[in-house]
This record gives sequence, C-alpha cells and structure tokens, in this order.
Amino acid sequence: EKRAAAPCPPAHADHPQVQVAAELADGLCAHQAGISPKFLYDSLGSTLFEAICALPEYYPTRTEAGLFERFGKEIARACGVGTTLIDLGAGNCAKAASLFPRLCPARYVAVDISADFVTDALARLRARFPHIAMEALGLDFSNSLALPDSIPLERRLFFYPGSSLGNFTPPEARAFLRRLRKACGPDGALLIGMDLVKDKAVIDAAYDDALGVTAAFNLNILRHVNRLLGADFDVRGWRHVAFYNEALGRVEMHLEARSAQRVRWPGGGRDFAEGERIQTENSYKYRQADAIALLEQSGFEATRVWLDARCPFAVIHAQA
Ligand code: AVJ
Repeated sequence: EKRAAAPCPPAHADHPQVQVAAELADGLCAHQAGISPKFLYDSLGSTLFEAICALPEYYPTRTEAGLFERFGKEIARACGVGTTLIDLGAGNCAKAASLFPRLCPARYVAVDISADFVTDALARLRARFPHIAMEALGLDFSNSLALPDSIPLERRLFFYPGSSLGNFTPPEARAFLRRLRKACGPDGALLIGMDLVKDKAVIDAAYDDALGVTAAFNLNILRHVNRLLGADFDVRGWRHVAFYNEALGRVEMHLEARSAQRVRWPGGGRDFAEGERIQTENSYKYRQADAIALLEQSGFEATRVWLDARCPFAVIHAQA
C-alpha cells in the first residue's frame, strides 16, 4: 500500500519573516483577534512612544525618571559600578543614559526589536560617553534571550524599565523572568521598573491622552502589519480603545472596527464586524507585594525597592 508523502513544509518556513507573518496571521484569525504589542515598535512607532513619554498624562516615564534621579546614588550602590548593562527595549536609550553618570557601566548593550531606531540612538550616545563600550542589538527578546558570545557573562545587569514587563500576563512574566535569570550568569542582577495600582482615572488618561498620540501609536500597528504581512488594513476604518480593567488589574488597548472591515493578506484574511476589536496590548499594574512575589517566584531575590508613594511606581533591584 502506498502512503501519501509527508506534506512539504512551505519554502523558507524557518525564516524570521515567514515566522513573523505566521505569528501575525494566527493572532488575527484567533477567536479574539490580537496583535502582539511588540509590533507597535517599528521606527515610527518608537518615535510615537517617545512622544507618549513627553505627554502630561503619561506618568510612568516621568515617575520612574524621578526615582532614578532621587535615588541614583543608592541604585548605583546596589548595582555596583563596572557592570555590563543590558537594556531590554532600549528605544532611545534615554533611561539608561540618565543612569550612566552614577552607574558607570563598563559596557552597554542596547537591545530593541526596532534595530534601526536603537542603532541611531546609540550612535548619538557614543559621542556623549566615549569611555563606555556600546553595542546595539536588534533582537526580539520576547522570543529569545540568546546574546552573542561577545557579551561577557560576568557582572551582567539587566535593565528592564518603564513597566514593560506589564505587557506579559503574570504566567508569561514568570516564564520570561525565569529565562532572564538564567541569562544573568553567575553574579547577575536585574534593575526593573514596575507600575503599581493607582486611581483608575489617572491610568485611563495615561492610555487615552487628549492629543491622541496614544491613538496614533496604536493605529500605527496596522501600518506595520500591512508591511510585515502584506495585509491591506484601512487605518481609517479603526478606532483606538484603551481602558484600565480593574478586575483583571491591567490596561487593555484595542483597535475597534468603525464599520465592517474586510482584511486580506497573501494566503489568508478575515472579515471584522462593526464594533469588533483587535487587542494590541495588555499593561498590567501591580500591587507592591505582587510585584515582588512575581520576581521571587521566578528565582530572583528582591534586594531593594525604591518607591514613589504619590504616583505609585516601583524600581526594584533583584539578584539572580
Ligand atoms: C512600553 C509597554 C511600558 O504599557 O505603558 C504606552 C506602552 N502603551 N502607552 C505601557 C504603552 C500605551 C508602555 N510600555
């Protein structure tokens, strides 16, 4: 009896672009359509996020910068000087750069999914801090923390500011932190910023600002998906929706179809009804004890916590 040959994998199935397209198509075709928030950060998206950080409503960046400023000396003492500072989601590198004068890292590794954006930012930073060895790394660290061998394993200090961990659900966050701990090496540590639960009105405003910058940031994901997947999203057919879901302890960001939308891409497509939503982001807000528990459940030991009590936000130093 003759057996059917095993189906051939599509050509170049292992290529990153093909994997990205498959990941996007899967998310769009899911019962609850979704696009991973990492796709918010093409070059324009990174620039729009920079603009968000300058908005009066967006408190996290300013609050965290205030903690770095107020407690810079203590933070540097906890972290130690001469580390290899590995910045996850470095963007414009401004947060790390604000710590350089006190932290005096020996090396700085700026990791970001938007390779061009971070490379440009680093070029400007090199001129300001010529004594720090620097490299940019275009890497989707949510998939892999495999760093090149050129980066020493000793004295690694991972830097994960801005409450970016909040993009992961708690189980995902634990899995990510466990991988991070393994990447820390024998004497590594983590300096992380985590946004804490606060008044709903304050959070809602931060994610739905008056100028509509966050709306543009959210809608821009569709332009990026059009390029990555070859899709034909009509950006004007969608509206920004963002709110703090108190029951689930997270901000949810969605795109809502203003009218029925038909979207096509090579090999697939989906019809969306008016009012149907695509989720583009979760941003978890933590209670202080839960933030520390999340780190400890992942094998880290939280050694120091610096808090802003007025606009609750925590910067935590954790030993691997
Ligand atoms: C970069 C993930 C920390 O969740 O606050 C800002 C992204 N989304 N406004 C956040 C974001 C909407 C931001 N993080």
